[in-house]
Amino acid sequence: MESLSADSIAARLNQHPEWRTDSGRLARDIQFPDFAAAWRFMNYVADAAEQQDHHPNWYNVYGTVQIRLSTHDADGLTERDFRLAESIDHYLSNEEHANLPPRSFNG
Ligand code: H2B
Repeated sequence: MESLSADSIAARLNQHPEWRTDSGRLARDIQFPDFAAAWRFMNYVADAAEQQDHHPNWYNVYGTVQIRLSTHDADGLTERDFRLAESIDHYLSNEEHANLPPRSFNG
């Protein structure tokens, strides 16, 4: 799959204001009330990832989950990343969470 152009990524990010780019990846950092809530979220994302055959890079500490999406095969961002981001947003629209300010992790 072709990676998206910078203009196209900027246009899509306007539609997904909770996301940003970090080192060329789609990034969102979330705080859940506790580890159990973070793990439920990760289970949901794991199922979506398997269905979409598209998998996140992420880092979890207790209730915090940092997510980085990119398409390894395309060495960039593609529609697949935004599709998984939409699944994540859909879950979060119904679950208690807070958005964390930008942080980085190497993953
Ligand atoms: N996930 C992500 N994020 N990028 C990929 O390029 C990718 C993937 N490729 N999940 C898929 C699986 C590929 O490795 C398998 C063989 O279809």
